Amino acid sequence: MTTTQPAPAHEASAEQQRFDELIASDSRVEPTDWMPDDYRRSLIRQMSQHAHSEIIGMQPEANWITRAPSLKRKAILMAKVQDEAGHGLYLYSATQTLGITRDEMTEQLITGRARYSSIFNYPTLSWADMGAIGWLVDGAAICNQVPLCRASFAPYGRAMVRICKEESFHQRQGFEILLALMRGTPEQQRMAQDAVDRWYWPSLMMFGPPDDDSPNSARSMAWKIKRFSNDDLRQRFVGMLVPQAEVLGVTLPDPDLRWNEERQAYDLGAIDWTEFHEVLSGRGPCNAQRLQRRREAHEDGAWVREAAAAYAAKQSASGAGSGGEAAA
Ligand code: BYC
Repeated sequence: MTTTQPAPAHEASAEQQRFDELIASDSRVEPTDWMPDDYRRSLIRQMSQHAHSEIIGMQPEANWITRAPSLKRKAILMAKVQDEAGHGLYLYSATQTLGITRDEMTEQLITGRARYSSIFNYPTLSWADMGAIGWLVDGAAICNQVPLCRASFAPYGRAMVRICKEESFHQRQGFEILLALMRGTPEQQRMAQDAVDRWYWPSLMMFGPPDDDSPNSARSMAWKIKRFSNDDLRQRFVGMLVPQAEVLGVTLPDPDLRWNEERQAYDLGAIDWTEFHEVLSGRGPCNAQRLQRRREAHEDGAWVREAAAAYAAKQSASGAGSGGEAAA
């Protein structure tokens, strides 16, 4: 029997079929492969937001570099903040392979049109916040990002492998800061608990809205960019935190946190999604300050960009950029 029905658009495209096969067989999509426009757009959205988060994420910790309690702590914190800069740069480079320029992404960030992680709009009030950020924020980042090492877009997955290795070191240094404080004086213990109280709920919000309010999840999971839903990862994170909190001797500030034997998972208290949406709308405690600082840094760096561009132009004029030896 023959059919007079026109083939659906996606069946008509050999490129789309090849893309679908790549995704179905868990292979990787390279920048030179054909990909649907929506897939490209969604990756640019997520990866650029991720890059911006790493760059803005340097600010709350940089706030404590000059006040770290010892030379060793200062050196470690500086190295960590430099790592975040590196993560931002890998991610911007990986995003550029999708056809957006670094300048366009920067412009989106400094004009306030781009998102970055909600977590970096909270202030760092004490040294213990460096511990809480490492333990909770980097801990949440690892939970969320280890599955991204298998993201279907190859440059994203490759960038995430290195980033996750560094994040797991960051998480341990945060845990160790809190452990040192919890083994210290009652005042140091109070400082550590206060930091955990302030960072716990925002760290749960890092995983994004609940699954039934997550417009991007279904498609992103079908494309194998995301491998697990926001709620599944949040649940996994809390499961990881509970035994670690016991070792530290800190209390997680959720009176409704309970093991559910039937689900073999923790039941959580209600997350304040109004606060989350306020922060996303730009009304968090530090949104304005973070963007202002980023804008100033961009302006202050103009001379470096100009000098680098002038140097590159000189190099290419002298032929050194095309494989020739640099002039002595
Ligand atoms: N903050 O449909 P949904 C780090 C937005 S860096 C702000 O669930 P999706 C670190 C979301 O973008 C941590 N916005 O989205 C750095 C979407 O808006 P648009 C950054 C959020 O993409 C330095 C809307 O809400 N990590 O760890 O399926 C020092 C609806 O959400 C947030 C990453 O970026 C949020 N928390 O899932 C230390 C990881 N949550 O775009 C540590 C990569 C949601 O439609 N990203 N939104 O306007 C992801 O895994 C996913 O993008 C998310 C959201 C899980 C974040």
